[in-house]
Amino acid sequence: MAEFNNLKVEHDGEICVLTISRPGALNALNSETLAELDTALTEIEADDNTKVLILTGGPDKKDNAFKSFVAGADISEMVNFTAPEARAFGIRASKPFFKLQEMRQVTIAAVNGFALGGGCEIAMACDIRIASENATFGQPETGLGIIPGFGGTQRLARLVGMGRAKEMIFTCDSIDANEAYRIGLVNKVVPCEELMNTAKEMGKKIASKGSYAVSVAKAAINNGYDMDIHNAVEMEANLFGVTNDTHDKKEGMGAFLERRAAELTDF
Ligand code: CO8
Repeated sequence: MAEFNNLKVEHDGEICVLTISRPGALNALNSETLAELDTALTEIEADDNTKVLILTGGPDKKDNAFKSFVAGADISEMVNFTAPEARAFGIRASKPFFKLQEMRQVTIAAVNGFALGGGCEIAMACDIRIASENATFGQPETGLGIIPGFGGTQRLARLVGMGRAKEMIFTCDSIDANEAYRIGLVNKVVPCEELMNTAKEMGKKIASKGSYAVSVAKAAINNGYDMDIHNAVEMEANLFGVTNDTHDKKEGMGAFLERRAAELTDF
């Protein structure tokens, strides 16, 4: 694994925990961090031993407390951007964001504090979001004279519906973890001290299933989301066919019929 200035990569069995760590800037995303994320995600996707990726934020420098997941894109870097520079910055971010969305591993955002602007957007690029009780979500960009540019105008509406997305983006109002749960922005809310264990427990459960089948299911859900239902179900039938030609299918169904535990190994 490459060396990073702003990321920490830790492995716990089949789970990889990727921590964004800029302790002096509430883990804000600057160009260097985005480039490091892209490199780290490429390496993690190639790792056959990693089945689930958990993305989280590192502690604050003041008191070492977990205060922020990611407080947005780095405003001190963006302040002098010209229009072409800003566009290039957005496109640079879209590479690692799409990797989180499309990589064969399941990605879980463990949101432990501020998830504002680009922080809310990177959490939304993950497959699943688990929030600690101190998490805050918001898209404050229009208050800064810009719009969400890391996919926020697109992914937020897809996750919570157009009305709520427009309200959050037009008013810049932040919402707490329970409200985020109520509107479907997060899957679960847990006490701060239980966040990482909860994410790992869910990760272990997912890793215990057929990992190849999970990755194909992820692709089917992602690919079908914006298709019309007839093409989407046809695409699903094709992928369903692919999963029937695997070791795991023979083993999984064989084990069920023989009343024994299955040993699923495809990935
Ligand atoms: N960028 C850079 N530095 C930041 C950021 C940020 N987004 N957020 C916090 N920091 C820094 C602060 O400047 C401060 O640094 P220093 O100690 O050197 O002064 C340090 O982190 C601690 O922050 P605060 O002292 O402000 O901490 P508070 O607890 O008082 O407040 C808040 C916490 C409420 C989170 C506050 O820091 C805040 O409002 N931050 C900005 C949040 C925000 O507006 N985020 C959205 C940014 S825009 C964005 O994400 C656009 C994404 C799309 C870009 C697309 C481009 C194409």
